[in-house]
Amino acid sequence: MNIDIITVVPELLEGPFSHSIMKRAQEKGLLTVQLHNLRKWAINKHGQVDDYQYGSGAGMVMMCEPLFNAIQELQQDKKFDEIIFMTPDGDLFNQSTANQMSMKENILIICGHYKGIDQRIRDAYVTKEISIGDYVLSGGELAAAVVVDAIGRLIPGVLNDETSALFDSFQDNLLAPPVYTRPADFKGMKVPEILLQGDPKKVEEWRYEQALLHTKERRPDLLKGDE
Ligand code: 6GU
Repeated sequence: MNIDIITVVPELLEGPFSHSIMKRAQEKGLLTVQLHNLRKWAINKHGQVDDYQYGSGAGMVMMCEPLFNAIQELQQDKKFDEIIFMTPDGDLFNQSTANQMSMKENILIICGHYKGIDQRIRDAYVTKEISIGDYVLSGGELAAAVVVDAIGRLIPGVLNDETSALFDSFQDNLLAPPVYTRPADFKGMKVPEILLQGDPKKVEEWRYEQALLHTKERRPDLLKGDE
């Protein structure tokens, strides 16, 4: 999978993909992430990519022309399956969207800054608008990092134990069950006996029960329409 990201602050995205699982995904050739500084397509030598909004109002808006030229140039190399705009008024991102996105080949992500981007770019090019939650970030970059991480780890071969993503929280609309490691007794706090007995069927049942219990307590909304 190839992910291209257009941003005015590429520095914000250099860290998240340079370590751990996202680094390994790229080393294995399963994922490429390319950052594109929008200033490369600035309208003048001052690096201008934004301007005041029509109709007055506080905050700058990212202009059509730099974004148009950036998209045009990147489209010469690839046909994008999705052009995603990161914005707090987008569709709420969840595991189901991550699953769908992980099956795409080429994705372009546009990170908004300031008041957002000129609506005409959204109308003409953007195929999907994503928000990562009901709060406002100062730009789309951190949200893009979240989305790329969630998608990237689902690409087949990225996780060591391929089955492990299947048991993530949310894959069945259930939160994950608790996990334990050694020692079996830590300052008097004990690991549930059933995990020590080594009966895989019982362990599986216990995990399912715990997941259900956990979900009922914390996120009953996930169970709606289930059962
Ligand atoms: Cl995608 N962008 C911004 N700026 N704020 C957000 C967001 C995105 N998702 C939640 N808050």
